Amino acid sequence: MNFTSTICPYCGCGCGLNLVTVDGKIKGVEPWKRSPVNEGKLCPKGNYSYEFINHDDRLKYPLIKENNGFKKATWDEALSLIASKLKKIKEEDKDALGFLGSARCTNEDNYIFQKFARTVIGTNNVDNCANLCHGPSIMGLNLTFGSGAMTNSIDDLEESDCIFIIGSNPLEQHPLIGRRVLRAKRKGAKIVVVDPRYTSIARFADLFLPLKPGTDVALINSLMNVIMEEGLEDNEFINKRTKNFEELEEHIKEFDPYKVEKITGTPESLIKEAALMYGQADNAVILYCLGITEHINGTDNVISLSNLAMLTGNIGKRGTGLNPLRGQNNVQGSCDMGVIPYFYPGYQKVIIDENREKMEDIWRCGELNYLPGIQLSEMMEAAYEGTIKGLYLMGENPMVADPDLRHVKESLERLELLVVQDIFLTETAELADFVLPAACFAEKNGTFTNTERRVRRVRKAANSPGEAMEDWMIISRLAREMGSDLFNFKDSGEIFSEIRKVTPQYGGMDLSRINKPEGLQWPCPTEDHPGTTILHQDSFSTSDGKGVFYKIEPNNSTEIQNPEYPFILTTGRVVFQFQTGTMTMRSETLTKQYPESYVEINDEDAHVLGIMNGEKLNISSKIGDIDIKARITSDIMPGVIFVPFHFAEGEEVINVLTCAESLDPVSKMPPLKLCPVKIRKS
Ligand SMILES: Nc1nc2c(c(=O)[nH]1)N[C@H]1C(S)=C(S)[C@@H](COP(=O)(O)OP(=O)(O)OC[C@H]3O[C@@H](n4cnc5c(=O)[nH]c(N)nc54)[C@H](O)[C@@H]3O)O[C@H]1N2
Ligand SMILES: Nc1nc2c(c(=O)[nH]1)N[C@H]1C(S)=C(S)[C@@H](COP(=O)(O)OP(=O)(O)OC[C@H]3O[C@@H](n4cnc5c(=O)[nH]c(N)nc54)[C@H](O)[C@@H]3O)O[C@H]1N2
Ligand code: SF4
Ligand SMILES: [Mo]
Repeated sequence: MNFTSTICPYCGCGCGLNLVTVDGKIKGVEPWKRSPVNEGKLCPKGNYSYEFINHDDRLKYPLIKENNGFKKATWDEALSLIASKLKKIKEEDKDALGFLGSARCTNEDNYIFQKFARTVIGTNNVDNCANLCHGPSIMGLNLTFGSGAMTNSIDDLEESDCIFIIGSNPLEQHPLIGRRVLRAKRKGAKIVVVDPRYTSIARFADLFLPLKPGTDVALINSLMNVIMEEGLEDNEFINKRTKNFEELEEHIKEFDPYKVEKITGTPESLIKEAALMYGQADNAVILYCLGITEHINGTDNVISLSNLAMLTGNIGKRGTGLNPLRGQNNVQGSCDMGVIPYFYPGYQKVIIDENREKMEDIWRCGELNYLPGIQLSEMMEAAYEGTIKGLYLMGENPMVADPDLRHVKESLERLELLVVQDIFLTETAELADFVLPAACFAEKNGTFTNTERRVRRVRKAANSPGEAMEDWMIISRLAREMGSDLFNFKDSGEIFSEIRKVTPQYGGMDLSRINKPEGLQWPCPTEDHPGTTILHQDSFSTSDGKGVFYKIEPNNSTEIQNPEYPFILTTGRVVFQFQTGTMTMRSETLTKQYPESYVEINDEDAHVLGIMNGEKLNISSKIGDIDIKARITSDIMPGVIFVPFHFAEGEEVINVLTCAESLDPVSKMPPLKLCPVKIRKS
């Protein structure tokens, strides 16, 4: 029996665990007590993370589409055909190719992936699912603080006097962060939760503020209004560390809680109490997630939270901060690695000549493309219109995850070339011309970066099934097939050395330094740098070191009030399923807990509509309809319904209803948390 210490393949908490192998096969998971995030504890997904690894459905050989089915192929055959098709499209127009990297893969896999797109193809059309997730955090926090990452660390939640949680349900989505929140509460911290649903974390809150989806800006402005009225702002911090405050000061006078109650549905008295609780605390921290970002004004929501944190001086010290809880195991890392159309690794802008020249120098690749690429949601549209002719997807499943699935399907079907590299034959892979089998987290070496910027090693515990290969190896082989000699890496360690050279935040992290259970948190620019647990301690990362206030207007779009579609559909997650379910639905223990989808509907609404618990309902938006079982509850606001987005089987795929025609103008985020719908019995 062997134990291999590695990192959980699911959420951004990045819990450490030990994989147990017997005769070379992975048989179980045991605690890894020295892992700093989770101290040996795991949520059910981590505990059963070994179950999908040996599933019969794992992809074992390259597949080539033939007569609407797939034929088994050799690597040589598949890669040489893919190379010649990529070359053909590239010759016509290199920006007619798009690349989607994976928040589920290692930093090394993702680094190689964007290097391939940029040096072999010559395009910056390379993105990852952050665009459907925390894209608004990256954009918003860059504008206000100059860095798009979580400001503080997970363990410092326990130093906080008030934890303000908005649009996030950490007990289900980041359970080992949820555990820290509960520990902080036991130490005396006050907990405030703002959500349209009375979630599992809300049950532990000192104050729970219900609000209508999409009205967060009005609420946050109103909290600031009360804080200013009560003189709870931190003038010293505002004067020394920030700029543009005057604009905000005038603006928030309009957001009296009495008026705001009518917009948000949050009782005036609760807005006042919450403002006092946050404003009076010595150290107050904000945790937020997709309830804030997945809106057409997601970036505005994030900026509003930055305003609130700066107004009260809750930045730059322990127990404070503004923390976007990043979703997947390595979404932080895939963004750090430059799997973003406008950034090289380390968030270095591709439009700045100096950055481009530096990359050309290190990569010795000739001239790089100076045009920023297009984002994931734009790539789908471009595929529909024919300007994107080929897409290469590594560990992405848009046929379940993306809004307006009928349109996604049509877009993918119009492509000349679709390559999907995954560990299972996903709904998206079914549509591909080529499917390439990848090794999963347990079968590779490399690094993951968790939500608190902590970089740690991922270790191989077993061989991959059949001929499946590590992602970076597949891409490197394809690069050589296309005539590039920039991908001759012996192992993932050599790739990490190149990552350090290119990515300033990772500069001081050699593999021996991150070998310890706690790894290192970026920025860690030099070998004698201890890593950074708290950002913006003395100055912000903006060009002049000042935090920037912005005046933000609420979103008054008609989306929120629509008489023809009177209910607001919001979508999200449950603890036992993960994302598009490719792995959790192949884990018997997890799927037993949550075998099917459902719609949560408020009990008063159900009564008015004469709906019984468990009855099938037909839900329609302006672009589609689904049939789904009702779950009646008082835990959701009247007028709002909730459906988890994990389920792809049957008639219940929720992204058939969600729209992508209006996007957040800054981050291009579609409104996945707000879709007007109507309901009837089916
Ligand atoms: N079990 C499990 N864990 C996961 C995942 C998973 O699929 N399953 N996915 C991972 C990923 S990629 C991510 S990004 C994170 C997501 O983690 P979360 O964002 O915490 O999860 P969600 O359920 O999508 O949404 C969070 C909350 O936002 C609320 N909400 C909806 N609309 C609004 C609104 O307008 N305003 C406010 N304030 N709140 C609103 C919802 O009611 C919900 O409780 O989870 C990660 N962890
Ligand atoms: N309605 C609605 N839609 C949503 C959301 C929502 O809240 N509501 N949330 C959005 C969010 S936050 C996100 S992050 C996206 C997620 O969208 P996706 O990233 O498309 O979803 P995942 O299921 O995480 O897909 C990852 C794929 O990677 C594969 N994989 C796992 N490990 C490996 C590996 O080592 N190598 C390779 N090559 N493949 C691997 C998995 O099998 C899976 O097919 O969905 C978005 N869609
Ligand atoms: S909290 Fe997240 S990282 Fe930790 S065990 Fe659960 S899914 Fe894995
Ligand atoms: Mo996400």
